[in-house]
Amino acid sequence: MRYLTAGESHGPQLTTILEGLPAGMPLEDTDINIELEKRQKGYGRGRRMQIEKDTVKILSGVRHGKTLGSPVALVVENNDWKHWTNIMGAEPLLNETDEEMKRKITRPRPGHADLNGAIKYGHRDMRNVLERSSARETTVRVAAGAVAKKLLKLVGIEVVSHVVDIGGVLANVDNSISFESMRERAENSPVRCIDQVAEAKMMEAIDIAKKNGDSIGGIVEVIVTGMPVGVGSYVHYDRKLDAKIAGAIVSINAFKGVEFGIGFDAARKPGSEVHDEIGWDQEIGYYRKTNRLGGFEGGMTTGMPIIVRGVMKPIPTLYKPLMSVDIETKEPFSASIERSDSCAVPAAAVVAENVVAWELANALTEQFYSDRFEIFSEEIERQRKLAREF
Ligand code: EPS
Repeated sequence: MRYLTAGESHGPQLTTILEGLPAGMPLEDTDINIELEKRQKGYGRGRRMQIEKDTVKILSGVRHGKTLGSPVALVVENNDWKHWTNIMGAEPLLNETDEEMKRKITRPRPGHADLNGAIKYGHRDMRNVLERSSARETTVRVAAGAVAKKLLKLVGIEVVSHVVDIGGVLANVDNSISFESMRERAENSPVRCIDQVAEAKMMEAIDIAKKNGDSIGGIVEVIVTGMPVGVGSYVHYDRKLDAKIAGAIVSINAFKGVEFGIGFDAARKPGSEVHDEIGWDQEIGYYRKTNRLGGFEGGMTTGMPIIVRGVMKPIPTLYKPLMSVDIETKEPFSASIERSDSCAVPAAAVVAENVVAWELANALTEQFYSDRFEIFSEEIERQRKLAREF
């Protein structure tokens, strides 16, 4: 499967075209809207989220509630576009000197794509970079991921995300909590945190950052249950599924790192405390007694839950701007202020959940027959049976 996204933050709409979905898979706009709504939430979001009410239009590839096997085109319109039609319009400017129409940006924000993007494409107006590098684009990445999540759910694979750290406030995660109550608590928390004590402190940390005109980052965790054993590859570097997931996580705006299972802690522990012992049970077949490797060995799924975490840096658009240099005058300046969120970690957890879902669905459709959804799900069931009886 593959998809491409298009759209500027204040343009008319965001668009994605998905290719490679099995035919005959049930799909409705509500499947996607649920995820879009989740992405818009979160304590610390800015005013833009009050303007938008992200909902999807399915424009192709689905008929009477089922996929056709043809490309699925999805569109999310930007409500804010009506305020930006002149500034962001596709038509040539009638009056080249109308500075108001251009809302030109010549002061790159440290930590953003502004300066590198401007040098790369030769844009003297860095709005041309900002509009596309904006995390607004994650709206349609989530739409694509929501379709993947639907596919996974139909074959018994569940994906959940929660926030484990905001600005140094760590969640105390109770590992005995069921997958369902973890999902419920995350959905009901303003910061997607399942620890209520940490939740309050995280909100406090966001308030302080906001008051100071600053921003804070954090760590999100995605957990996947139900993946069959042996998805991915130990044979080819470019088919290792953990590598693809790592790439997807780091591709989310502002993400700087990724880890699986005990992750970077593995560097500080002996092998006997890192690897997971293998057990066997008549009912379920092989399993691991622990899951410190987070569901992967040799680039393939072990059948244990996938546990992946990503770290998000604080959003670089600050109301208390850092020093920068104006590209016209070369004079030092405070970087431009664009409307921004003080913390978007809860929303980013939803993005992470959905980009991981896409990689999993992609790997499954690559590995198993995927023209017809019915046969695809039978094949996955067969793989589970083969693993159990091995
Ligand atoms: C948005 C994410 C942020 C918001 C954006 C909407 O993007 P960025 O990476 O540019 O900071 O700032 O909203 C605006 C650009 C705005 O006009 O407020 C999102 O997740 O939808």
